[in-house]
Amino acid sequence: MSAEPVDAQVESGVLWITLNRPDVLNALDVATHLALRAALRRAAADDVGAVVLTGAGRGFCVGQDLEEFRNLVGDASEHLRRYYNPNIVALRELGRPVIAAVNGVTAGAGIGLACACDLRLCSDQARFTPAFASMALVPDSGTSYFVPRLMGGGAFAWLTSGTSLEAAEAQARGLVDEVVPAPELRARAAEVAGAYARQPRAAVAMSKRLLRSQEAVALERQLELEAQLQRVAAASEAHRQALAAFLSRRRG
Ligand code: T3D
Repeated sequence: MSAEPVDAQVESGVLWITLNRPDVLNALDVATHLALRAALRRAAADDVGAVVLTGAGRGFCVGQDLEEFRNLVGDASEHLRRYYNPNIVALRELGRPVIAAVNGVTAGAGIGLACACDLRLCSDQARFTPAFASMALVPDSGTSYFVPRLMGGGAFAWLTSGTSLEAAEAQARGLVDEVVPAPELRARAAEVAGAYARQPRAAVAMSKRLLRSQEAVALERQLELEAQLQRVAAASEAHRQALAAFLSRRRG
């Protein structure tokens, strides 16, 4: 695999988009957002019938790269509007089914990315950690929109906790569609995505468009509110201290 932050390869009509920063569990920096955007544009090509989004190494995606966040230029609202929210909307707007193959640890905005996909297949080694509250931040990347819809009750308690959900519990609570043994995840994702790629493309695209239509205004409004509140949270002393504590543990 190349050293690009995102790898995108078409195999048998399926575009595999792999977040590729395994040393930091595929944390999101600006280069990764932009590469993901380019990969999602590639997904609209005629040779792509379905998309799988996954991560290299033992992580799926752990949200914002906190090392980068320390040196953020501008405010968190602007950062979300510019880099995060366009990819969340692009996943929803894409006229192809997108399957998240959640291969491992997932935190913060990584949960938003997984939830913006149309289906979530999950390794039995996966773990979902909200992480926002531990960082004195608010849920963003659509997590405040998607998680209550997938989970129903318990979304507030979970999102404001530092509690991780293991794969089986995530499935029991509606966050993921299917859990498979880790060594089988790739094959199962290929099977599910391949089946979609062989279905009548226009009907699948229009089905997705119908589901998207009833969420469009509400999701975009929620993404904007997340961005506004994240600016306040990210400017707080509590966030500054939580970030410093995480980064000093890393160096120590
Ligand atoms: O503009 C905006 O508003 C930005 C939006 C932000 C939304 C968010 O995503 S906020 C949430 C950000 N993410 C986090 O707070 C998660 C931080 N990470 C963790 O809490 C833990 O790493 C995990 C619970 C996810 C996993 O723990 P574990 O024990 O399995 O792995 P680890 O040893 O902590 O991490 C492995 C490496 O990845 C480690 O690096 P090292 O020490 O081996 O060099 C660790 O520092 C690095 N890493 C993990 N998460 C991040 C990260 N590096 C940068 N950014 C990260 N988010």
